[in-house]
Amino acid sequence: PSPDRDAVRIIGVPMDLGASRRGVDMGPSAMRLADVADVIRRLGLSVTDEGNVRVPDRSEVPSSPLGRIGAIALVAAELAARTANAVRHGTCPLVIGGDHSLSVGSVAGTATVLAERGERVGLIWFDAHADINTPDTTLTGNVHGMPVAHLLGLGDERLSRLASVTPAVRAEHLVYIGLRDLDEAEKHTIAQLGIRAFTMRDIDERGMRNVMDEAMQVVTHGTGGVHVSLDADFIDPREAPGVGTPVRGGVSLREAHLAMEIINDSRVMLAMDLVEINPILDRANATAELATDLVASAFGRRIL
Ligand code: 6HN
Ligand code: MN
Ligand code: MN
Ligand code: MN
Repeated sequence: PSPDRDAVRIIGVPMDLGASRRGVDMGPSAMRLADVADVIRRLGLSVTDEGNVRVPDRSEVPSSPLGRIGAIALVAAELAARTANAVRHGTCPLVIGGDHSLSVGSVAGTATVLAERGERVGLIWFDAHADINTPDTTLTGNVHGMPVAHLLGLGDERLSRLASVTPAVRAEHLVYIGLRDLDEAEKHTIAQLGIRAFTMRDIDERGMRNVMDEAMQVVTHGTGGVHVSLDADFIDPREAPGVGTPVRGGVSLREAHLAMEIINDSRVMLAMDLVEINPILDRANATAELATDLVASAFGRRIL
């Protein structure tokens, strides 16, 4: 598949309803301050900033984490429609978050358009976490720890039925890269479903190039294109401190760039999420600036 990636549509999702720690709702502002639209434009792409999806204030929704599923599902449905619209028009949505629960919507949107073409979506999940809890297995109640389970058709139907196909993503079309902090139930689910998961150990032992080559094979085999979901906590917190849930021992700046460069080389990316940036925990705006640089690599920036 060779999507037309000359045009990018930025969609902001200033939501932190899926997290317990506040602050990732400011991620879209931080990315705009880092000039993400202009940075992509300078690569020769045409960029439209569609503004933000409307997100209710915390004061308007239930205070328990699981009680917020209804509100998150409404935001995700709106995001799914906007993501699908962009993909359908041959443009690449760049969804900037916001907590990772938003990806139940963005990935559902990409999956819906591919289903219209009789195809399935491949999904690369760059994250320290597997985000594969359900309301039954979660230890925290936080919905940002659950989007992958719902994309696979598990969990609460308000979140698992946002695409025109269920599941939105098949387990064999998903890969994880960067894992280093999983709950016991999550390890069990990954093993049971046979999901291809590249942990930090795999990256340390085999190198990012080999990991990415194998990952790209998994997500392109039998799919019509790839959705890339990047949680900023994939990167080591020494370089990216401004994230919702930092975990030591993440990938270096160079490894993250190489992964994005390989994605660009493959020409299969249909949509991208950049989530979990928390300006409150950041050093100045370093994490959003780093994330903007990674986005540039994913959209074709070259050193030479
Ligand atoms: N994220 N496994 C933990 C939980 O609450 O279920 C952490 C989730 C982190 C979510 O980083 O997007
Ligand atoms: Mn995540
Ligand atoms: Mn994470
Ligand atoms: Mn195809």
